[in-house]
Amino acid sequence: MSIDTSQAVIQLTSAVADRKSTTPLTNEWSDLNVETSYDIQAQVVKARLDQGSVIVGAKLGLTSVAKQQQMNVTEPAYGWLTSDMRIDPGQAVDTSRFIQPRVEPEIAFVLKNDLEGAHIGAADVIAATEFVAPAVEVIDSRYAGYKFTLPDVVADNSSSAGFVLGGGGIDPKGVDLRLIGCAFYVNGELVATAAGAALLGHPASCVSWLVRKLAARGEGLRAGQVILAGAMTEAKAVTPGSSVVAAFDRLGTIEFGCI
Ligand code: OOG
Ligand code: MG
Repeated sequence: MSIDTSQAVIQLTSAVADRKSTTPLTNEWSDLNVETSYDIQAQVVKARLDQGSVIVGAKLGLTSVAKQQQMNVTEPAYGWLTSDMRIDPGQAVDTSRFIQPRVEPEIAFVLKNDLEGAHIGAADVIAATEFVAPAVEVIDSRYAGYKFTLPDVVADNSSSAGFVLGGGGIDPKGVDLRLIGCAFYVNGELVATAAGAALLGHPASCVSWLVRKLAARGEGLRAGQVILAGAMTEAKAVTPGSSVVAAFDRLGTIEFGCI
Protein backbone atom coordinates (compact mmCIF):
# COMPACT_ATOMS: atom_id res chain seq x y z
CA MET A 1 0.00 0.00 0.00
CA SER A 2 1.21 3.46 -0.68
CA ILE A 3 -0.27 6.84 0.18
CA ASP A 4 -0.45 10.09 -1.77
CA THR A 5 0.13 13.75 -0.91
CA SER A 6 -3.46 14.54 0.08
CA GLN A 7 -3.71 11.45 2.29
CA ALA A 8 -0.44 12.46 3.97
CA VAL A 9 -1.85 15.94 4.65
CA ILE A 10 -5.00 14.45 6.21
CA GLN A 11 -2.91 12.07 8.32
CA LEU A 12 -0.81 14.94 9.72
CA THR A 13 -3.59 17.52 10.18
CA SER A 14 -5.77 14.92 11.93
CA ALA A 15 -2.92 14.11 14.31
CA VAL A 16 -2.75 17.82 15.25
CA ALA A 17 -6.52 18.17 15.61
CA ASP A 18 -6.96 14.94 17.61
CA ARG A 19 -3.72 15.36 19.60
CA LYS A 20 -2.90 11.79 18.74
CA SER A 21 0.40 10.67 17.29
CA THR A 22 0.63 8.84 13.99
CA THR A 23 3.09 6.64 12.10
CA PRO A 24 5.88 8.00 9.86
CA LEU A 25 4.76 8.58 6.26
CA THR A 26 7.80 6.66 5.03
CA ASN A 27 6.45 3.47 6.65
CA GLU A 28 4.10 3.21 3.69
CA TRP A 29 5.75 5.64 1.28
CA SER A 30 9.31 4.42 1.33
CA ASP A 31 10.54 6.54 -1.61
CA LEU A 32 9.01 9.81 -0.35
CA ASN A 33 11.61 12.48 -1.12
CA VAL A 34 12.33 15.76 0.63
CA GLU A 35 11.01 17.92 -2.22
CA THR A 36 7.62 16.19 -2.15
CA SER A 37 7.70 16.50 1.64
CA TYR A 38 8.02 20.29 1.35
CA ASP A 39 4.92 20.20 -0.91
CA ILE A 40 3.07 18.26 1.80
CA GLN A 41 4.36 20.74 4.39
CA ALA A 42 2.96 23.65 2.36
CA GLN A 43 -0.48 22.04 2.45
CA VAL A 44 -0.21 21.26 6.17
CA VAL A 45 0.61 24.95 6.79
CA LYS A 46 -2.23 26.04 4.49
CA ALA A 47 -4.63 24.05 6.65
CA ARG A 48 -3.64 26.29 9.61
CA LEU A 49 -4.04 29.41 7.49
CA ASP A 50 -7.50 28.22 6.41
CA GLN A 51 -8.40 28.15 10.12
CA GLY A 52 -7.55 31.86 10.43
CA SER A 53 -3.86 31.88 11.35
CA VAL A 54 -1.23 33.89 9.48
CA ILE A 55 2.43 33.15 8.87
CA VAL A 56 4.60 35.04 11.38
CA GLY A 57 7.97 33.51 10.55
CA ALA A 58 9.98 30.38 9.96
CA LYS A 59 12.09 27.95 11.94
CA LEU A 60 15.20 25.99 11.22
CA GLY A 61 15.51 22.50 12.62
CA LEU A 62 18.41 20.15 13.09
CA THR A 63 21.08 22.84 12.73
CA SER A 64 23.17 21.70 15.70
CA VAL A 65 25.11 18.49 16.17
CA ALA A 66 23.30 18.02 19.50
CA LYS A 67 19.93 17.91 17.71
CA GLN A 68 21.12 15.94 14.68
CA GLN A 69 22.47 13.24 16.98
CA GLN A 70 19.37 13.22 19.16
CA MET A 71 17.08 12.80 16.13
CA ASN A 72 19.43 10.68 14.02
CA VAL A 73 19.14 13.05 11.04
CA THR A 74 22.19 14.65 9.41
CA GLU A 75 20.71 17.62 7.52
CA PRO A 76 18.82 20.75 8.57
CA ALA A 77 15.16 21.26 7.73
CA TYR A 78 12.77 24.20 7.94
CA GLY A 79 9.16 24.87 8.77
CA TRP A 80 6.74 27.80 9.03
CA LEU A 81 5.59 29.50 12.21
CA THR A 82 1.95 30.59 12.35
CA SER A 83 0.24 33.09 14.66
CA ASP A 84 -1.54 30.36 16.64
CA MET A 85 1.88 28.99 17.71
CA ARG A 86 2.86 32.19 19.56
CA ILE A 87 3.10 31.88 23.33
CA ASP A 88 3.62 35.14 25.22
CA PRO A 89 6.58 35.29 27.59
CA GLY A 90 5.50 34.82 31.20
CA GLN A 91 2.48 32.74 30.16
CA ALA A 92 2.28 29.11 31.31
CA VAL A 93 2.60 26.57 28.50
CA ASP A 94 -0.54 24.45 28.28
CA THR A 95 0.77 20.97 27.48
CA SER A 96 -2.75 19.68 26.73
CA ARG A 97 -2.57 21.56 23.40
CA PHE A 98 0.15 19.18 22.28
CA ILE A 99 0.79 15.45 21.81
CA GLN A 100 4.31 15.01 23.26
CA PRO A 101 5.81 18.49 23.73
CA ARG A 102 9.53 19.11 24.04
CA VAL A 103 11.28 22.42 24.67
CA GLU A 104 14.56 23.72 23.27
CA PRO A 105 16.51 26.99 23.56
CA GLU A 106 16.91 29.00 20.36
CA ILE A 107 18.20 32.32 19.03
CA ALA A 108 15.59 34.29 17.07
CA PHE A 109 16.17 36.82 14.27
CA VAL A 110 13.47 39.43 13.71
CA LEU A 111 13.83 40.86 10.21
CA LYS A 112 13.57 44.52 9.20
CA ASN A 113 13.99 43.78 5.47
CA ASP A 114 12.83 41.04 3.11
CA LEU A 115 15.44 38.37 2.43
CA GLU A 116 15.43 36.30 -0.71
CA GLY A 117 17.81 34.90 -3.28
CA ALA A 118 20.15 32.03 -4.00
CA HIS A 119 23.29 33.96 -3.03
CA ILE A 120 22.40 35.32 0.42
CA GLY A 121 25.11 34.90 3.06
CA ALA A 122 25.34 35.40 6.81
CA ALA A 123 26.40 39.05 6.45
CA ASP A 124 23.24 39.80 4.41
CA VAL A 125 21.20 38.21 7.20
CA ILE A 126 22.83 40.42 9.85
CA ALA A 127 22.23 43.51 7.68
CA ALA A 128 18.53 42.60 7.26
CA THR A 129 17.97 41.89 10.99
CA GLU A 130 16.18 44.37 13.23
CA PHE A 131 17.14 42.51 16.41
CA VAL A 132 18.16 39.14 17.77
CA ALA A 133 16.17 37.81 20.74
CA PRO A 134 16.07 34.80 23.05
CA ALA A 135 13.48 32.14 22.28
CA VAL A 136 12.27 28.75 23.43
CA GLU A 137 10.62 26.55 20.85
CA VAL A 138 7.95 24.05 21.89
CA ILE A 139 8.15 21.25 19.35
CA ASP A 140 5.59 18.48 19.01
CA SER A 141 6.28 15.71 16.56
CA ARG A 142 3.12 14.23 15.17
CA TYR A 143 4.99 10.90 14.91
CA ALA A 144 4.90 8.56 17.91
CA GLY A 145 8.05 8.78 20.01
CA TYR A 146 9.65 11.36 17.65
CA LYS A 147 10.68 8.50 15.36
CA PHE A 148 11.09 9.91 11.85
CA THR A 149 13.36 10.31 8.85
CA LEU A 150 14.16 13.65 7.17
CA PRO A 151 11.24 13.48 4.65
CA ASP A 152 8.84 12.61 7.49
CA VAL A 153 9.84 15.54 9.70
CA VAL A 154 9.80 17.99 6.77
CA ALA A 155 6.22 16.97 5.89
CA ASP A 156 5.31 17.52 9.57
CA ASN A 157 6.36 21.21 9.29
CA SER A 158 9.54 20.25 11.15
CA SER A 159 7.60 19.51 14.36
CA SER A 160 6.51 23.18 14.69
CA ALA A 161 3.95 23.66 17.45
CA GLY A 162 4.72 26.69 19.65
CA PHE A 163 7.33 29.29 20.44
CA VAL A 164 8.09 31.85 23.12
CA LEU A 165 9.91 34.94 21.87
CA GLY A 166 11.57 36.90 24.66
CA GLY A 167 11.31 40.65 25.01
CA GLY A 168 14.31 42.89 24.63
CA GLY A 169 16.69 41.75 21.99
CA ILE A 170 19.89 43.23 20.66
CA ASP A 171 21.25 44.64 17.42
CA PRO A 172 23.43 41.81 16.04
CA LYS A 173 25.93 44.23 14.49
CA GLY A 174 29.06 44.41 16.58
CA VAL A 175 28.18 41.24 18.52
CA ASP A 176 29.80 37.88 17.83
CA LEU A 177 26.71 35.67 17.79
CA ARG A 178 28.88 32.56 17.89
CA LEU A 179 29.72 33.40 21.47
CA ILE A 180 26.18 33.83 22.80
CA GLY A 181 26.15 31.27 25.60
CA CYS A 182 23.06 29.49 26.84
CA ALA A 183 22.36 27.65 30.09
CA PHE A 184 19.22 25.53 29.84
CA TYR A 185 17.37 24.31 32.95
CA VAL A 186 14.36 22.03 33.18
CA ASN A 187 12.77 21.43 36.59
CA GLY A 188 15.60 23.36 38.23
CA GLU A 189 18.26 21.07 36.80
CA LEU A 190 20.93 22.33 34.40
CA VAL A 191 20.25 19.99 31.45
CA ALA A 192 22.52 21.50 28.78
CA THR A 193 24.87 24.36 27.93
CA ALA A 194 25.77 25.61 24.46
CA ALA A 195 26.99 28.59 22.44
CA GLY A 196 25.73 30.16 19.20
CA ALA A 197 28.54 28.51 17.24
CA ALA A 198 26.71 25.19 17.76
CA LEU A 199 24.30 26.36 15.03
CA LEU A 200 26.03 25.53 11.72
CA GLY A 201 29.07 27.46 12.99
CA HIS A 202 27.15 30.75 13.26
CA PRO A 203 23.43 31.42 13.97
CA ALA A 204 23.17 33.76 10.94
CA SER A 205 24.42 30.93 8.70
CA CYS A 206 21.29 28.99 9.58
CA VAL A 207 19.11 31.83 8.30
CA SER A 208 21.16 32.21 5.10
CA TRP A 209 20.88 28.43 4.55
CA LEU A 210 17.11 28.83 4.84
CA VAL A 211 16.97 31.78 2.42
CA ARG A 212 18.97 29.87 -0.21
CA LYS A 213 16.78 26.80 0.28
CA LEU A 214 13.61 28.89 -0.12
CA ALA A 215 15.01 30.52 -3.29
CA ALA A 216 14.98 27.12 -4.97
CA ARG A 217 11.20 27.07 -4.46
CA GLY A 218 10.74 30.71 -5.52
CA GLU A 219 10.05 31.78 -1.92
CA GLY A 220 11.67 34.10 0.61
CA LEU A 221 11.44 35.72 4.03
CA ARG A 222 9.59 38.96 4.77
CA ALA A 223 10.31 42.00 6.93
CA GLY A 224 8.80 41.54 10.40
CA GLN A 225 9.09 37.77 10.38
CA VAL A 226 10.62 35.85 13.30
CA ILE A 227 13.19 33.25 12.29
CA LEU A 228 14.28 30.61 14.82
CA ALA A 229 17.82 29.44 14.04
CA GLY A 230 17.38 25.96 15.55
CA ALA A 231 17.95 24.36 18.93
CA MET A 232 21.38 24.90 20.43
CA THR A 233 20.98 21.84 22.68
CA GLU A 234 19.01 18.61 22.81
CA ALA A 235 15.26 19.08 23.29
CA LYS A 236 13.70 18.08 26.63
CA ALA A 237 10.23 16.67 27.27
CA VAL A 238 7.83 18.70 29.40
CA THR A 239 4.68 17.67 31.28
CA PRO A 240 2.25 19.57 33.53
CA GLY A 241 4.29 21.02 36.41
CA SER A 242 7.56 21.27 34.47
CA SER A 243 9.56 24.48 34.79
CA VAL A 244 11.79 25.77 32.01
CA VAL A 245 14.56 28.41 32.13
CA ALA A 246 16.72 29.33 29.14
CA ALA A 247 19.33 31.93 30.16
CA PHE A 248 21.30 33.53 27.31
CA ASP A 249 24.36 35.75 27.45
CA ARG A 250 23.41 39.30 26.36
CA LEU A 251 19.93 38.32 25.11
CA GLY A 252 18.23 37.68 28.45
CA THR A 253 16.29 34.84 30.03
CA ILE A 254 13.05 33.06 29.16
CA GLU A 255 11.30 31.38 32.03
CA PHE A 256 7.94 29.60 32.20
CA GLY A 257 6.01 26.84 33.86
CA CYS A 258 3.88 24.16 32.21
CA ILE A 259 0.32 23.22 33.08
C1 OOG B 1 12.51 18.28 14.63
C2 OOG B 1 12.54 19.77 14.83
C3 OOG B 1 13.92 20.23 15.20
C4 OOG B 1 15.36 22.12 16.02
O1 OOG B 1 15.42 23.25 16.51
O2 OOG B 1 16.35 21.42 15.82
C5 OOG B 1 14.01 21.62 15.67
C6 OOG B 1 12.36 17.53 15.93
O3 OOG B 1 13.34 17.41 16.66
O4 OOG B 1 11.26 17.04 16.19
O5 OOG B 1 13.07 22.37 15.81
MG1 MG C 1 13.62 24.05 17.11
